[in-house]
Amino acid sequence: MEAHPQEILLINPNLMKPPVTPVAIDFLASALKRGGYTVRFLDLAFENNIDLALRRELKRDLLFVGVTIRNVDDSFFATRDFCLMNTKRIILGILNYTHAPIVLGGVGYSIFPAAALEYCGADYGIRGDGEEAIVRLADALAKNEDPTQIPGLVWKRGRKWQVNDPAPVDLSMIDLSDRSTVDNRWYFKQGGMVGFETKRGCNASCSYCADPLAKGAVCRLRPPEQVAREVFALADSGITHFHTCDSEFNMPRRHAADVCREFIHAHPGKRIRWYAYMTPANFDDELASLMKRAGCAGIDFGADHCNEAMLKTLGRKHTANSIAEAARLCRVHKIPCMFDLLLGAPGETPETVREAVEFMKRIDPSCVGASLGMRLYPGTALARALGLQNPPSESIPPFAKGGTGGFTAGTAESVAQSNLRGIHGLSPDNHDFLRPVFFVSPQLGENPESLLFDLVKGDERFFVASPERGESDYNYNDNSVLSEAIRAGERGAFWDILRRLKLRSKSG
Ligand code: B12
Repeated sequence: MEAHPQEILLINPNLMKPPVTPVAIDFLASALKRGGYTVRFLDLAFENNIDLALRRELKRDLLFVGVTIRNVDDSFFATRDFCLMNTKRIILGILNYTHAPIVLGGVGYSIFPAAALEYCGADYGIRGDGEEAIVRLADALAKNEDPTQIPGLVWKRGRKWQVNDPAPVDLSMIDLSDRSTVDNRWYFKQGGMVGFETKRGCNASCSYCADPLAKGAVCRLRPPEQVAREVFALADSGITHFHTCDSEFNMPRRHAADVCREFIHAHPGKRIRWYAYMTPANFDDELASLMKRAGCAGIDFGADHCNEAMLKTLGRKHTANSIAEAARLCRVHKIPCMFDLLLGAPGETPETVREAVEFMKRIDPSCVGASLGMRLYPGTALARALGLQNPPSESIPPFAKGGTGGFTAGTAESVAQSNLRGIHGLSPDNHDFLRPVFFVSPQLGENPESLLFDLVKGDERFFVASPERGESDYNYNDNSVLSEAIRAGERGAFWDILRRLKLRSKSG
């Protein structure tokens, strides 16, 4: 039997600036090393000449090449950047220099496991958690064994992609604290912060969200002491600012409090500053106080809306009162906060947009991100509510709430009708919604962006996305204002850096 090489090359193809830590690479590399494999990492975020870098790294014999796909697109209606196209170019470049199988994985990838694999022309994919599946795949490839039973594996039988049901990793049984493969200090210098994960999966039922599709609908918790060990080891290397990579840090609330206690008690006197994504529910005086003492420097709340009917459409469980209370608690505890609005869902009218904008002005958070347009993902409740069905031809088993097969776009006539119904980007050759497809309530009229701009009326606290990418732009996809600020020494969450820049330019 032919002996296979034991070396694996992992590649990060994410070229967006400011750069964001590919946390997955550290986790996958340590799992593979524990499994006895030699791992090299090519971070294309560092490279000026992609082709040269690929040629340099792909010279040796490899068992396989693993590519992490974090973003399929930038999820911004104003720009609709389909960044998977760049990743595909990179994969074509890889094919120039190696015959080793190419394996895809990542959060963005896992939303579209079959469609993204087909589009990129790779050999295998892993949907969902990668730590166990990637080692099993390496074992199978090294021993010439059949890999097709590996949980989460995406593979081709004949002309049809098969997507195995993922088996989420038990995070209490695996130590992910080794963060030594990625140059996290470079990410800190160029990106102003470094990511860390305290849990995986989300059991909320937000109608539009892809997280349960990519991560599973069961929330799995990491032992707080392990998270603290990891974060403080990174801090020892000179990194001072961090960002959670959970769906929602305070779901469940008790685990968030335990992580904070661990940060406070296990490492007294050591100063770190971190930011979290959170839901406005599950937040109270005790948690705010613990977070502040544990070094929390800011919270980004997914408020979405304040109107009761809109919150229901969006599948959110919190109320306008809990949003207002979260803003109050942040003021009391002096924690800067951003509230994200998600405008344009079915039922949105100029009146409900006005209500949301006026409400935010009243409760006065540090800043507000006003996003317009809902990215539609396969298998979500929102897509189903809009009458978009998964085609029966896709044999993708359910992970979380329903399969992630493509949608049926139908005939040219039905596509034209769907545009009238507020769906943008649907076309017969985008039947799986891989390229950006958005919904914007047709009740917002011909020019919903200017409606929103008029309502915000230059209020400095608001960030509103626009294709022109001005000062108030909080699209982090190639945001030169942010990159320059970080180069000049700013640190922290992107929204907080932009907020501080605005405050400074106002006062100076
Ligand atoms: C935290 C976060 C941010 C933070 C990052 C902070 C930081 N310093 O880390 C901030 C706010 C900056 C941010 C920005 C953006 N984000 Co963001 N972000 C996230 C979030 C919550 C976590 C990502 C993460 O690091 N996860 C932790 C790692 C460990 O998980 P993972 O990558 O999935 O890896 C696991 C598996 O997928 C698998 N795996 C991964 N790679 C590979 C490779 C192989 C070969 C294999 C086998 C397996 C495998 O194994 C890993 C371990 O199990 C995700 C949603 C989520 N819940 O994951 C969104 C998410 C990735 N972001 C998203 C987007 C759109 C963006 C922006 C483009 C938004 C914008 N327009 O500004 C930017 C992009 C910035 C950039 N430069 O890339 C989308 C992407 C969706 C899409 N359509 O592609 C997501 C999915 C959110 C969403 N549901 O919409 N983000």
